[in-house]
Amino acid sequence: HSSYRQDTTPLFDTSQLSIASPCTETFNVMATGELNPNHYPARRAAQVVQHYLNTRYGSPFRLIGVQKVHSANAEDVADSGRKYQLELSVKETISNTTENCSAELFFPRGVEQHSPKVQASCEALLKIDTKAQEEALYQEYKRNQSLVSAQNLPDSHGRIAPDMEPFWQLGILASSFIMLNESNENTLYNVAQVANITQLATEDDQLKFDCHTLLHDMVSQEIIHWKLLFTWSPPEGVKVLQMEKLPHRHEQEEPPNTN
Ligand SMILES: *[C@@H]1O[C@H](CO)[C@@H](O)[C@H](O)[C@H]1NC(C)=O
Ligand SMILES: *[C@@H]1O[C@H](CO)[C@@H](O)[C@H](O)[C@H]1NC(C)=O
Ligand SMILES: *[C@@H]1O[C@H](CO)[C@@H](O)[C@H](O)[C@H]1NC(C)=O
Ligand SMILES: *[C@@H]1O[C@H](CO)[C@@H](O)[C@H](O)[C@H]1NC(C)=O
Ligand SMILES: CC(=O)N[C@H]1CO[C@H](CO)[C@@H](O)[C@@H]1O
Repeated sequence: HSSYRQDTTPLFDTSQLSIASPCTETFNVMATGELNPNHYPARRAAQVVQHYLNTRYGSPFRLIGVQKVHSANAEDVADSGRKYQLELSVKETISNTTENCSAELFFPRGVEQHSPKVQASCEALLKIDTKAQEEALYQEYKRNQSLVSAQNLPDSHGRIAPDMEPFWQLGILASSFIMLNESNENTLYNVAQVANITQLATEDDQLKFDCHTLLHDMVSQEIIHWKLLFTWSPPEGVKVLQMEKLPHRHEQEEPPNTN
């Protein structure tokens, strides 16, 4: 292929946001009441909604990003945690469909860390019909004798071969389950790179993948490595079978350039 994906626009449109460094914010004091929709507390909550929407509505041909937070509100719920209410617009990046949604998040407080609970309804996203493309992808890779394998999505120039984009998106969707699970009010996770994804042979009707992703937490500026085993099929969507956080590495944190 000669054409490559040049557009590496982040899913969250950072141009809309204040550029206050996350390091200069005081994280111990949580903002309460009406929040500035352009500031980090609202943005971190919105990012969790993005992960949630991708776990629910995402597909190899449907990837959702928060475009703008219109309003945000946070309140303490007795001693049990904190609740956020957001009005935001989300965008499906392939069809370029934008929709306004309301979302409610609850971050439980406690000694043990629990994942946030999210409720959001974005009905227009479901109306984007990707069935035919999903079925074609499924048939191609279910029937094929050779199993697909890809590295460095995107590469160090931000490029992804077009026929590998669905696998990059599958890596992001599977990572969204981890990012949702691991998020709290002090995190802002994105997928930096799907380092590699390898299809495994299966006897059943799912496609199965082994995947290594690099997650970037913008707050701590850490790159975190995860290994994932997941399945996908058009009717079942992505199901994560195993996830393993790999030990912190002290190597270079730039995605490797293999060329
Ligand atoms: C996406 O839609 C917006 C608003 O309709 C439009 O301004 C923009 O040019 C579109 N982008 C692409 C890549 O089609
Ligand atoms: C979404 O909501 C914002 C703020 O309420 C409004 O300005 C915008 O027009 C709405 N967009 C759509 C597509 O309804
Ligand atoms: C099988 O996979 C190989 C490598 O990805 C690809 O070149 C070939 O076109 C595929 N064949 C079919 C029938 O999809
Ligand atoms: C996948 O990528 C990681 C991180 O770059 C690397 O350590 C690992 O060896 C790679 N695995 C395969 C099977 O290519
Ligand atoms: C923070 C959090 O809730 N982590 C959970 C992520 O998922 C694993 C496996 O399901 C749980 O064991 C963790 O507690």
